[in-house]
Amino acid sequence: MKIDEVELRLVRVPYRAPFRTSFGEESEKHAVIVTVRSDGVEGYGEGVMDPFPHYREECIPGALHLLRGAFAPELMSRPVEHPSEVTARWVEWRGNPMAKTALELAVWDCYARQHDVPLRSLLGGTRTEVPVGASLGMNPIAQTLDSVALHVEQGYQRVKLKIEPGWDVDLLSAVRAQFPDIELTVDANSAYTLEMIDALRQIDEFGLHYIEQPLHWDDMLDHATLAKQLRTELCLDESLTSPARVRMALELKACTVVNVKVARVGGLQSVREIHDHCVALGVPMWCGGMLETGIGRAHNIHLATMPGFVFPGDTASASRTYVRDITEQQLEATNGVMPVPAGAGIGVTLDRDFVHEVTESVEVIRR
Ligand code: OSB
Ligand code: MG
Repeated sequence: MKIDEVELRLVRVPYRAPFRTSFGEESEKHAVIVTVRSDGVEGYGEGVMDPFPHYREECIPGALHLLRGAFAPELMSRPVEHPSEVTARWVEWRGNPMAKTALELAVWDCYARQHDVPLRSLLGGTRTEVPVGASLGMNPIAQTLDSVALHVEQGYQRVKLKIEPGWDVDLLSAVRAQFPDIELTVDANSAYTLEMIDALRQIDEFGLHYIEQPLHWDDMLDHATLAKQLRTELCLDESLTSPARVRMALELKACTVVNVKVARVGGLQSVREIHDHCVALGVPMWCGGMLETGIGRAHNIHLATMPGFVFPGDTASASRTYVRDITEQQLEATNGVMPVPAGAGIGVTLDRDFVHEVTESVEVIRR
């Protein structure tokens, strides 16, 4: 396929309610929606970097600069045989997995649409629906209890609570008192250090399935040390930025559960490598989320159909996050199960009117 055009569109979509984690509070999504056009067929990808680097190092202005000046021109300079080869073209530009992924995802979607197959079938995904849990932002305890009750009632297969130092033991005591048996996890988004071992040992007592990224966002060694001191399994999120980093984490025993976010690891081809490695080692994976719009959410659903994604992911109903999403299809889970959008590619299309309403800037790069 020959890519003729790349469109970079920055949208701002309000959240239903502010989402608070240990690294801050956000009340709207800033997303880079990437469209590639090839022989009259469009494909879509989503950039999940934030305006400022709070989750990892990438940020929107840097991503737009690289997409515009490096990745898009290189992509259009010669034909693409298969989307699996796309990210290898950009190795001369180091890092920046989220920016690369936004464009790579659009190529995968476009390729699948041109071949009239669902994206999941290009990835070897067999399921037609994926198990999902819900990630709850930090809110007062009474509100959190109501929210847990609601999500359990709705059939979500796992509840994840955001925690930080000082906002952990009381919260977990209250939730466990009312829900002793639910599948429960916590996500600290890097807010603890090894010196806080007393608090971490207390968190260890709540029968959690795993603790997600308790320590520094780029760490491996301290997580390996912590893993030896706790019974609860560790799951890494922020620290896993490539297939090599996943191999390193597993080798060091820094985690025993892997959260896969396509943008953090540098694209779908990287996800496939990580998937096969984890399956070979018997390491369970699940698909993380970044509060994506319908474009990124649809990509997550397709990749989570791969057989190694055995634990419920974060790709819950879009209506939990948005009053109105930017896709025509509403991505909604029933009984903790998210159906894979039907049709070619990722199976969703843009709600053009709403996209125009929420567009902050748009530019088109031509071959
Ligand atoms: O750490 O998993 C995370 C959202 C934004 C940034 C980081 C994370 C999250 C979530 C929400 O936990 C997952 C979702 O509902 O998409
Ligand atoms: Mg996380």
